[in-house]
Amino acid sequence: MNGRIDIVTIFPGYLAPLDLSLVGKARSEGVLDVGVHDLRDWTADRHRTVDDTPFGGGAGMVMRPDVWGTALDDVLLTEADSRTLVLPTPAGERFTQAMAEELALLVCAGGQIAFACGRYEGIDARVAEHYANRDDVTVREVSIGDYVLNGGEVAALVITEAVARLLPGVIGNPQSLVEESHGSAGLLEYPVYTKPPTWRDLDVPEVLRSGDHGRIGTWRRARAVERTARRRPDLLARHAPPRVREAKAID
Ligand code: 6GU
Repeated sequence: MNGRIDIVTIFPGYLAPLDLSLVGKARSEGVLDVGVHDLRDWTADRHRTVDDTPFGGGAGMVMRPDVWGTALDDVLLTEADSRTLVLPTPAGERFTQAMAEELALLVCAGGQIAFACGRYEGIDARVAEHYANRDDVTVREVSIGDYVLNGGEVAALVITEAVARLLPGVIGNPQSLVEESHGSAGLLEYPVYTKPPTWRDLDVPEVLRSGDHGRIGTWRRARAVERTARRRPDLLARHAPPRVREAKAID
């Protein structure tokens, strides 16, 4: 039922972590297919050239559309139930948990996600334009945050992990995903503790050892709200129920 994820890059070795941990296990168990492809396999010249100087001048090199086109025409599967081409770029729309959920739905409905990882100053803009014009491909230019990386590989890793863990059968205990729906309540997670109850003079909060699940729930929600207000006030402003905002306004 699950579709697949393909990653095209000039540094396949960068994607080695996909052999490890939950994603590696999902791949070896056949829950998720991930293909990593070397863009240079689609070059035709002796030097396996993938880039050239930018029209209009300026620093650095730009990746050639002809090489990307032959690679992506091969990698994008006509037999998949849908095809989404993700172009990681700091100039893209921001990657979020909501987008991870959308992409996971596509994959578990038999769709394909293909990542085109650019390096240097990026990929010739006609590649995004060409595939966006095709009615069997959806193109998304995606950024994982407001900072600059050397290429799209790490972003493809981030997005692949965030998507894969949402697929049925990838995470052993699906309850860990349910707990996270606190995330969809727009709050950061509350702090967590384990044994020993005292470590370097620091005690686990008494309430967590009380066995009173009502009090524990109340305490955790309060800590989550407090943490979110301090660290990510932008999240509280967006997601707090109206009553909270009115109460603040009256104060
Ligand atoms: Cl997707 N690519 C690169 N090169 N830098 C980034 C990024 C992506 N997202 C944030 N910075």
